[in-house]
Amino acid sequence: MPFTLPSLPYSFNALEPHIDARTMEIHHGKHHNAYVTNLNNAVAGTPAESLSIEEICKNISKYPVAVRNNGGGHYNHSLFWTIMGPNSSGQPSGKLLDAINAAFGSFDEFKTKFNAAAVGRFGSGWAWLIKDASGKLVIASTPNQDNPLMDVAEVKGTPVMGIDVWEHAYYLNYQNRRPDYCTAWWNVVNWSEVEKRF
Ligand code: MN3
Repeated sequence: MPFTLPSLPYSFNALEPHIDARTMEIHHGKHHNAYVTNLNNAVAGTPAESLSIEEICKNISKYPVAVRNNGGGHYNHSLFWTIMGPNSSGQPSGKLLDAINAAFGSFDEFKTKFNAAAVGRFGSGWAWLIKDASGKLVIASTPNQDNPLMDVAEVKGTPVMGIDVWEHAYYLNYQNRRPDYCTAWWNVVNWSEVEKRF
């Protein structure tokens, strides 16, 4: 099996009260695990078996929809777990903060625009902060399990951070209140990891 479920780098309850332990347990152990299993089944016996998930995403239009959905799911969630964590510093620093200020005016302005992309995504999907081909920071949003690495993405770039706005990411705690989840999510961002990715 070429793809494996990465272990969560903290305990299920580490993100409470913002994201509850039961949601984390189901999200990681059931949802992400299913993407990994289904991706492995979808690439079995094909040349994609020997490729990285990033390489697959970059040429996703050449693959069956099962690879797009489950490969995207695997990439997106693998990133998502690492850019969250307990004891968030609350805001970025250094070069990332400078780049955010340059691109969006201020950190508050960036948060407002990022939340608008997350709340405004109809149905299931993700909102992203990406670095585009010219190195500029851009906010984007993708449907389903698509991501900005994919050749089919409307706005392409390398994901620096992203928020999962599928209902399975927040429904137990927030029900229909996606905006409340998006607001609370800033309390669990692992800025040192986001700065590393940037
Ligand atoms: Mn999810």
